[in-house]
Amino acid sequence: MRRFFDDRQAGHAPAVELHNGAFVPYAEHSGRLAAIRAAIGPTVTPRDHGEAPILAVHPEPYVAFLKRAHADWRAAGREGDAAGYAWPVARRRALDLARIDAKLGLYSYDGSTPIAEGTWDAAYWSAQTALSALGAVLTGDTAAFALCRPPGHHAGADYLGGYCYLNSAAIAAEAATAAGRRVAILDVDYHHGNGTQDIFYARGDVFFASIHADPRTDYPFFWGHADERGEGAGRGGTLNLPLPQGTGWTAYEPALDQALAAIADFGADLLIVSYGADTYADDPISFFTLQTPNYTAMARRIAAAGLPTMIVMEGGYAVEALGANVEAFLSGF
Ligand code: Q9C
Ligand code: ZN
Repeated sequence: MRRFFDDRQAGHAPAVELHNGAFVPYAEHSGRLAAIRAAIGPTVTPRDHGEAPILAVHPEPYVAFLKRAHADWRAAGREGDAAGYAWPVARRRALDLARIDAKLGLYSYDGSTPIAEGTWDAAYWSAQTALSALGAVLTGDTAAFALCRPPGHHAGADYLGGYCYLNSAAIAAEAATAAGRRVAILDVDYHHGNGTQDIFYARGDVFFASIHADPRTDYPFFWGHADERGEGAGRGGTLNLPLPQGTGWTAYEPALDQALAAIADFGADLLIVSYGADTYADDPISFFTLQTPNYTAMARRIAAAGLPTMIVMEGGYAVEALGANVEAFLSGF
């Protein structure tokens, strides 16, 4: 399996995030990339597909905001990384706001996703990494891995959050759909993939299944509940399987089988996996109890679906075990 990676993703380096009421060191740091690279062997540099596939998912005003936000922040006389402090919990709409703080509130939903100087470039190459891995699968590889950072699954069409800015899995899914494929996305990160869900929620052409921590207790709280099943043309095209804190492989495996059965029923001919290693027992911000060998078992069950599969890296914060957990997963394909 080819593994795609671009070093420009390391240039995104926010210093701190707001976590449980305090500013703490940013958990989604570039040491994650170094740990994964050390474990997965040689990588292929992605090619540049340009902005068009990004703009097929993310509206131009949001992309323009992402590109300019850090410079606007500095122009306002601020130090450090750009982050919002007021959010439109109701009446969010496409207002033509002038002040950087207002724009940050409009285009984000949490205080743990700052925009640093290198954020746009890193997010751009994260999306290109996914598009190149998709290209491998579209041209006959049975599986490919996109070592993406920053992650993407919490980013909606026009919002950032959860360490995510551009939704690489959704950008790849949209490109695959445009290439005539019937796409399913399986999200196995510990956290619900709210951004991916929102992007395809009202569409019948892309199926989204997610196995994640119960949002009654875990981030992102406001999405991922079992009664969210899609709407309009997308009714039935979303499957949420929330599991309680403490879940280990014994309870995880039947949920995975249920998600794969639904993907088979949908008739997908291409699978995109949003893979997070934050389901690991020792993850510092998560509360499932999977062990390293469980990722090989997980991958084997997914591979048994027999679909061409593109894997996108999402979360995973136990850096000392991250390389082993990613390689354990990839080795199952
Ligand atoms: N205690 C991914 O795994 N942390 N994102 C919120 C509140 C955000 C995780 C802090 C966790 C986002 C891609
Ligand atoms: Zn996560």
